Amino acid sequence: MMLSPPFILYLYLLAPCYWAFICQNTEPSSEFSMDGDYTIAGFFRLHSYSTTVKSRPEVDICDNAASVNSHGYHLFQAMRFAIEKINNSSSLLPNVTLGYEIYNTCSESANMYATLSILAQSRQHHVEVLSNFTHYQPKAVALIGPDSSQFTLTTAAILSILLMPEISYEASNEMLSLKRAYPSFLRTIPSDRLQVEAVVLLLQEFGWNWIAMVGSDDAYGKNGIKTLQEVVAKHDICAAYQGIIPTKGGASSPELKEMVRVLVGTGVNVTVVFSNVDSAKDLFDMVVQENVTEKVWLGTEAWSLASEVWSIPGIHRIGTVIGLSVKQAKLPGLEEFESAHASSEKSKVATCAPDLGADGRGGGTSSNESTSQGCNQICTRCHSLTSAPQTFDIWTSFNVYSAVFAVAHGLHHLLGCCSGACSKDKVYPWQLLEKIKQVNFTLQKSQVHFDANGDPLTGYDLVMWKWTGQTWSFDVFGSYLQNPDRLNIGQAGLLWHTKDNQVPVSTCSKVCVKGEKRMQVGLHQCCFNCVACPTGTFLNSSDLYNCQPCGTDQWAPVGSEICFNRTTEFLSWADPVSWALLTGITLLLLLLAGTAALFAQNLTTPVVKSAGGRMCFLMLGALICACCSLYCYFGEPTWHTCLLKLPVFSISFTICLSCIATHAFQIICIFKLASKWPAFYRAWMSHNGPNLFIGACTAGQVVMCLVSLSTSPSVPRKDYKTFATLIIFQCSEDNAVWVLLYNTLLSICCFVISYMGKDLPENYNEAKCITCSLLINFVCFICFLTTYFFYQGKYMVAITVLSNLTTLSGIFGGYFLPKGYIILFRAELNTTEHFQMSIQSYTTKRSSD
Ligand SMILES: *[C@@H]1O[C@H](CO)[C@@H](O)[C@H](O)[C@H]1NC(C)=O
Ligand SMILES: *[C@@H]1O[C@H](CO)[C@@H](O)[C@H](O)[C@H]1NC(C)=O
Ligand SMILES: *[C@@H]1O[C@H](CO)[C@@H](O)[C@H](O)[C@H]1NC(C)=O
Ligand SMILES: *[C@@H]1O[C@H](CO)[C@@H](O)[C@H](O)[C@H]1NC(C)=O
Ligand SMILES: *[C@@H]1O[C@H](CO)[C@@H](O)[C@H](O)[C@H]1NC(C)=O
Ligand SMILES: *[C@@H]1O[C@H](CO)[C@@H](O)[C@H](O)[C@H]1NC(C)=O
Ligand SMILES: *[C@@H]1O[C@H](CO)[C@@H](O)[C@H](O)[C@H]1NC(C)=O
Ligand SMILES: *[C@@H]1O[C@H](CO)[C@@H](O)[C@H](O)[C@H]1NC(C)=O
Ligand SMILES: *[C@@H]1O[C@H](CO)[C@@H](O)[C@H](O)[C@H]1NC(C)=O
Ligand SMILES: CC(=O)N[C@H]1CO[C@H](CO)[C@@H](O)[C@@H]1O
Repeated sequence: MMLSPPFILYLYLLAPCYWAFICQNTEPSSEFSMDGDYTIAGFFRLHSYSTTVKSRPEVDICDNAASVNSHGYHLFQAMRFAIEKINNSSSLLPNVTLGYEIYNTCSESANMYATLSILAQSRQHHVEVLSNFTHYQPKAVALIGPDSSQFTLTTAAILSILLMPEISYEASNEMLSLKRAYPSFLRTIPSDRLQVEAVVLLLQEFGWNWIAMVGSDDAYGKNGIKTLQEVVAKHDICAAYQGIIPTKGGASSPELKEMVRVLVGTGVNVTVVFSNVDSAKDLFDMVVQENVTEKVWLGTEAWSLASEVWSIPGIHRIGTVIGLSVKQAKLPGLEEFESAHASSEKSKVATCAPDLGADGRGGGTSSNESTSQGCNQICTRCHSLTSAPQTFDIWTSFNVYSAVFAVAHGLHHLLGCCSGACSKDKVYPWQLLEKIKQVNFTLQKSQVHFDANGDPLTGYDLVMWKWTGQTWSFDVFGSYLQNPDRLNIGQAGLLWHTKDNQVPVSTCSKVCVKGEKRMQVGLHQCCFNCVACPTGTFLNSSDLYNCQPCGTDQWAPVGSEICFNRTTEFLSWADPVSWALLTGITLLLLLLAGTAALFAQNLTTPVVKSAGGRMCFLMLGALICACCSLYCYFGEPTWHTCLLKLPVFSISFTICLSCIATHAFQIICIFKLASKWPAFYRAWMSHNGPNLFIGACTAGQVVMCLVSLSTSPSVPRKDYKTFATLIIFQCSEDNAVWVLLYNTLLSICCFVISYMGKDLPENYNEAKCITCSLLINFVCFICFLTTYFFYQGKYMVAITVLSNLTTLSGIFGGYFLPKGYIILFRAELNTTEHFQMSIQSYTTKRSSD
């Protein structure tokens, strides 16, 4: 083990202490030390000592009877009580006597002096500087104390060099959990980190998120506030005010007055006071002076039950005080122990003749309280100057008591007492440390065990001050347990000192209603306006300040906390509209098939011949094909149906139209062109004109379809844009319009040709019918285009089907129906004679024109 330079520096700077320590070499007072096989040191603050400005380095003399610290005295007695219990015990350390050496550490220098004292080897008065302390045996094997975090930081750093176990009963500073810096430090009071966690849980429990925090001007308060601030920020709690209680000037200082005024001015109703007893007392003196009422004061374990604070006159008016306190524990027998020793104390006179060093300054030449002078653990009339132990004293005494027992249990294992007889070997502090870290035993029904950081596994009690008139008492209304961190609260009995006796409110802004995000106003997160989340976004509980967008398959209304699934819409087979359309399509198909059969039966009759003869079957086939393609529009769109339906329909329709056009043209040729341009007529007929024309038109449409398919093939596509709550699932038809346009042009062509033949004999005069069906076609097309631009929904598909069906029906109705009617019901018109008659009458009419 190497000696670090700071340690040497300490030894050098603290030479006066060293001299003071020489004075220790006298018969000590019976209260402060006892010989034993192994000595445990204890540091307690038996006097309150206000540090004065010094002109030279010197050890403070603690023995100032005017300000005996009762709390420290009870803790000190608890240690003696524990040691005596252990000595008397036949199971724990049988036949081994523990001794003690107790120091009164009222000030920083007294603490330093005491620390160096216990490091000396027995019967020596100095600390040897070695390069290897492995086999170094100091006077004490372990240390209990000191009380404050500030002193402990010094002591723990020094003792770490020897790995001497140190167990503090009141130093709660979070830093001490750092085992790299303080490897030999353990404690029986939970770390402030835990206390902060508990405070935050408590704040959350009551919904307070706009608070003030004040701390005392020492390591405890400053670190506590710092940690609190860090943890609070993670839990959406904001500090409207944060301050350190000034130590200078005490309760009457103008700074303190200003601080309280600013604190009250912020309007917060809850203040966390992370403070030692002295500063808390100053603060509440001022709070009472300033007539502050109806606030909640949240106290830390250091002052929440301290009589110095609750005994301030008029403090019952300040509002509600709740706080944390070390876990409730009883220590029966302590009071009897104290009074039993008080009588013997009086009879004894401790001696400590000053044996001053060269510089003439040492133990105590200044005290005039008794004959016992100087050495800084003297407190001859302690008992008579203290009050009976309060709850707070007893609860903390238990920490001391369990610390001593932890050392004893460690020693018990180290000496091998478990086997029956203890060995009484030499004990080096570092050996003991290893054993103490492993102890696990039950004391007065509570488990004593240290975690990896040397912290205990206890929690806190939650206490609330209670007033009946002017009489103070308190209720334990819950507890905080660690691992897992949780609060157990019985809220039923809580009495809040507010007008309506309800839990006070302390928030900067009211909680937003569901689905509204917070919009921060000013510096603090807790102050915000509420803004509803827009459509398509939702507010997740994980982030109350931002609305998150819903997924593409989802939607949300304004101010929503969840997204809803969007329904995917398409024209399903089961839809009533589908049923109607399907019936129509099937009916048309049956009619087409029936007509085909009828025409086949009457193929030789003049009506069928005049209608185009065998070409009728091509037309009917095409119509059937087109009709069948309409089935592709129903149900969930698939790759096949999307790809097939438009080409099949449009090519079929093109065939049909081109047939009509050819037929109409042919009739005109016969009646009109044959006589005017016989050459053209001959050429048309001899070169198989009709077939060529039909073929060319169809080929043109096939090319159109191929081009449109290759440039942008029709595929199933989900349309997310049109409706917020729906997804329209249909085929993409980007190029359909060109295909349709082609058919439209063809229709116009048909129309013109048939119009030219409007004056032909009635049997051959298709003009009326074709015009009629083509008009239906146009109207459908226009209606379709119009709806296409104004309506986008699942029924768009139905409209397309309807439009196509109507077009097909129009052609069927205009072209085939009249002929079918004549064949079936007007057989007298379906004769060669009738046709010849009408041709004759036409020819006479023309020649008469
Ligand atoms: C200290 O001494 C012990 C035994 O005397 C030895 O095992 C250890 O290595 C020494 N440590 C150093 C750092 O020299
Ligand atoms: C220890 O034993 C002695 C004598 O047996 C007794 O007087 C004393 O009260 C005991 N102390 C404790 C703390 O039990
Ligand atoms: C206690 O110690 C004494 C001597 O110191 C010895 O005679 C006695 O046997 C020991 N008793 C036990 C139980 O170890
Ligand atoms: C507080 O109240 C007392 C009496 O009710 C009054 O004398 C004093 O001025 C008040 N103090 C403040 C700061 O208002
Ligand atoms: C103690 O001595 C100081 C001077 O050193 C003196 O001022 C003080 O009054 C004395 N106190 C008592 C109680 O005698
Ligand atoms: C301590 O001992 C108790 C039983 O006595 C046991 O339940 C617990 O697990 C032990 N703790 C550890 C950390 O060993
Ligand atoms: C403090 O309490 C008062 C009275 O109940 C209330 O009007 C005020 O809004 C509260 N302040 C905060 C910050 O919540
Ligand atoms: C909403 O927040 C929870 C955590 O609070 C998280 O697990 C979940 O993934 C979040 N949901 C979305 C959609 O972001
Ligand atoms: C939304 O759809 C997903 C799958 O797409 C499903 O797991 C989830 O349960 C649906 N949510 C609701 C509310 O229907
Ligand atoms: C067993 C044992 O050694 N007990 C001792 C404990 O300490 C007291 C003094 O406080 C002795 O009297 C006992 O003998």
